[in-house]
Amino acid sequence: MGVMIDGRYQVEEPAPRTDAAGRYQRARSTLRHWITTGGGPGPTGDGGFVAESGRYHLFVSWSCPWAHRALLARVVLGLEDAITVSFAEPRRDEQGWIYSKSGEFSDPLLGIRALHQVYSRGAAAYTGRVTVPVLWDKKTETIVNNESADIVRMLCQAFAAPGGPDLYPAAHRDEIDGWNERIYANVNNGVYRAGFARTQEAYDEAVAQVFENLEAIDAHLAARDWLAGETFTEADLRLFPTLARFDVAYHYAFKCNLKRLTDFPNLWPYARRIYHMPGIAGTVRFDICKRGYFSKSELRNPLGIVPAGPVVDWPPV
Ligand SMILES: N[C@@H](CCC(=O)N[C@@H](CS)C(=O)NCC(=O)O)C(=O)O
Repeated sequence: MGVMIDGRYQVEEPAPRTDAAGRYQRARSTLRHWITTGGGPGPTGDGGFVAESGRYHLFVSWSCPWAHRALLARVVLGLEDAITVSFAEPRRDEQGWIYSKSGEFSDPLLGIRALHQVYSRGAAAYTGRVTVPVLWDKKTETIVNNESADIVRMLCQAFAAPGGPDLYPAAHRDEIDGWNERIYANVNNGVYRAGFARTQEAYDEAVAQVFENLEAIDAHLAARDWLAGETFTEADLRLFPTLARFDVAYHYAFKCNLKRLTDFPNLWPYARRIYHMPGIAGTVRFDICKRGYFSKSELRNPLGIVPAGPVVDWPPV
């Protein structure tokens, strides 16, 4: 793996992402333009990106929970025909996320062999990590945005069909924002803070936060179907990728093992309810998620051996 420096890919291990106490620190995404209905600028970045069917493309990986958010928004909003996708290979090498020449892990749009080529082509002076998801504009050959939270929000707002699902309903925005913040810090990124911790203290702190929050969410779901309001919203969408990876990956690979997802009386049926919504199961590749999290890592899995279990069964509720 490497990093981009001034628009050029360097094959070198990026600087450690931990603070002095061994706590994992996630880098901020910096490519932040927005697609809008009229092409005006969004909350950050430049304007010029009008919501048009067929104009945009997503670069994702099946294993990445952040990329999963974008795939979920695409299917829930019915944008499969409007937004095309390239799926990276399950394994990464020193080129980072890579694509094969043909088949399901190739890139039919640009024919690239590594994601860093998208960054050098569409973000000329970019310095930073080469991450998925990337939202690409075919018309201007530019990266619109590489932050999954923005991508979900802009798809909801710019592509929402009249009468279609509203993932960010006006009546529940404060509640959704509150859940998003809490779930990002303690659950979505919490599992990474546990798995990437470099000291016992950093791990203890992170794993406690993960389970305190999962318990609280489980209790909240005892009396209701969704996190905010009466419908599936962005908050549910953003929790789901972590739940989908919990037992196959985080429980063992990231040592988040006080409980399994299947041990929670309300979270487990909630996760299965989402999984069985139209199109969602097609966004989950448990096998590839597991391979991704158990890929070779000097710190976490030096031999790269992928465990056989657990067997995954997500029956309808
Ligand atoms: N802030 C980004 C984070 C994305 C991210 O960290 N993606 C990981 C995969 S799960 C990645 O591509 N990592 C490659 C790297 O950091 O070099 C988002 O939410 O979109």
